[in-house]
Amino acid sequence: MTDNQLLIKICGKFGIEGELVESKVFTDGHINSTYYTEFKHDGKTKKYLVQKVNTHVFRNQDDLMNNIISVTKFLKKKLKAAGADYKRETLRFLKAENGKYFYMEGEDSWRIYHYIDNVYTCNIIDNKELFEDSGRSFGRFQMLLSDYPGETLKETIPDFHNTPKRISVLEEAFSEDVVERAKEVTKEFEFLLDRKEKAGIGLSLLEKGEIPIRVTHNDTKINNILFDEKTNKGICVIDLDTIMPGLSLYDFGDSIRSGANTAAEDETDISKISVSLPLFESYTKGFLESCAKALTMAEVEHLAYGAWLMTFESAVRFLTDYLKGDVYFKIKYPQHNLDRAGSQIALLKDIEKNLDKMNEIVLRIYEEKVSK
Ligand code: GN1
Ligand code: MG
Repeated sequence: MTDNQLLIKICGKFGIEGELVESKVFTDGHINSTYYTEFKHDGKTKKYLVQKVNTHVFRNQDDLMNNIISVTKFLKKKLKAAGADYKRETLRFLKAENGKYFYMEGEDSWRIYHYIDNVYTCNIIDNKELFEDSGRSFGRFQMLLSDYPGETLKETIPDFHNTPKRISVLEEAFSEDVVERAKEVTKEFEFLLDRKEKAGIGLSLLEKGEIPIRVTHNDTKINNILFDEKTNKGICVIDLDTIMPGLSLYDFGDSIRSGANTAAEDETDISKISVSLPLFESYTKGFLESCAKALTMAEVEHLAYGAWLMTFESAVRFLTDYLKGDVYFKIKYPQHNLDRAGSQIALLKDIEKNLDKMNEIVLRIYEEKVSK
């Protein structure tokens, strides 16, 4: 079966009629595979995103889609009540003929949602206004979900941001050394292990009751926002697979890791990698404008640490995957995960140099926003 024949078959299972007139692959995500499709039926064109979910990463499709459908319905209700354009501001999934929001074809799980027109995404951001608006969007997303019943959400990936556990998995992978790569990575491995204690701060604050658990997105990479082509405003947060109870520091932190970096996530020229303080400031402004009033002081004081933590955790995850033989993240060449780990370590070093300044920026902007 060709790709198009498969897409036609899958779309048929979701009741999509007509002729497939266009299809293309989206290459952005490291986990799922996404296809854009256009169908013509009765003279009308309809556009969909068809997604093959990575079932190695997401083990329970019922739990995964129950979370997503329930969260998107909750968002739709709020957006509708506020008079917002919910069709563009939240994802709308199609139900398959089996009554579920996914369809299994062999081992693969498929889902479909309506394509949102006239939007774009960014993998790298060097525009302060756009990045400030990204902060506003993720802050707003957090606010919209602030009264969502978190206890009803299933853990789609257990211990997703349990950084200490991620370090144990790295240590295991290093000692098992199944693909004999450990000797290549001793420098990176030791660098990360030296920071073990600092990596436990986030969860220990939670355990001590100093920061609250919230409903968080947990994958706030900058390419997970759709920007409107006309207004350049962030209109919709996507990639909802990891919405689970978590810390506000994760969502703030992962956007900084991915968006305030002056280079790509897998840049190999270390001299290009740094944390941009102007971009950091812009994001912080947008984020705190949306949610400063809902955050506790202890959370505010640890937002910059959240950027450190997410960068550290990403380096740990990429290095672990390299040691395990690239079983989790999609790669484009054999050393890709090692390059990603090296690049995140370079960013981490720069964040460490700038952490005091980053904390000052957060506190200054927080004072401004709460005094308004
Ligand atoms: C993955 O699928 P994507 O590319 O949006 C990963 C994130 C990582 C990110 C690193 C479910 O996100 O946790 O931070 O790659 N998603 C999952 O680029 O593991
Ligand atoms: Mg994504």
